Amino acid sequence: MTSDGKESSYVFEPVAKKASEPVPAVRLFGDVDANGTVDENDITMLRNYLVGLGDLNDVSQGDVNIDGVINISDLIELKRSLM
Ligand SMILES: [Ca+2]
Ligand SMILES: [Ca+2]
Repeated sequence: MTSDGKESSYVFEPVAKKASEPVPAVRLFGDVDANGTVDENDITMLRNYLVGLGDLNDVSQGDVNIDGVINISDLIELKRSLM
């Protein structure tokens, strides 16, 4: 008796799984202007917001240290994260 009677009906499909979504909705803390990157523009935007010169599209994005309020601490945190 041979032992090659292993009948494998397992079919491997060529899985062409490609992520169709261009940009995953990753929440970047510190990405104040929500453009996908954290850079000096975010610092500028947050600073302007803090001094009353500008608005934020999504106010929660400005809460960098996630303590529920947007203040100078968030600006400091944001600056620190870019260093
Ligand atoms: Ca940004
Ligand atoms: Ca905060």
